[in-house]
Amino acid sequence: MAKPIYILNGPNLNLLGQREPGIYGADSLDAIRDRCNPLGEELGFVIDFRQSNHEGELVDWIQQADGASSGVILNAGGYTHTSVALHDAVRAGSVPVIELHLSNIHAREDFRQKSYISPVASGVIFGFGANGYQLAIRAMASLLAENSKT
Ligand code: CA2
Repeated sequence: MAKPIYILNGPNLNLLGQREPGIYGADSLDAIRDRCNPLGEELGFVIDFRQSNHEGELVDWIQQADGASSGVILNAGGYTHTSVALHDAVRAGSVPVIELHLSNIHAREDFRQKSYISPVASGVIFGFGANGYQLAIRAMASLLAENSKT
């Protein structure tokens, strides 16, 4: 049995569906999670879906993922643009990490143009709204299948 895919969500993503639907869509994070679980199952993975508003907790989970997970899909929220600690945690691990954003961060404010995660991620998916979670799960499954051949 494959180890779970962690889907880690950072600060304020618990507010999805309540405000700013024009940018982030109308789905709640629970609704997004409920669509991730069956897709994971279809592709042979358990999805371990989490959200935290705390940088250190996200660091702990990324460290834990190394060994306990097959790979990590990380929407680090606002910490994407600020966190050397998350960069270091991703860099220290050996499982693949896919960076994910609902919005097209490069079509937004200047402060969102910088990602501390991208340089240490296996790949980045952004701008597809909630569907990005499905795309990221499929991308992770195919990355893991490729890696298992080598
Ligand atoms: O587009 C994304 O997924 C982001 O990671 C979302 C973050 C933002 O800081 C990143 O630049 C891009 C924001 C998380 C959600 O924030 C909300 C704020 C108010 C209402 C609903 C969500």
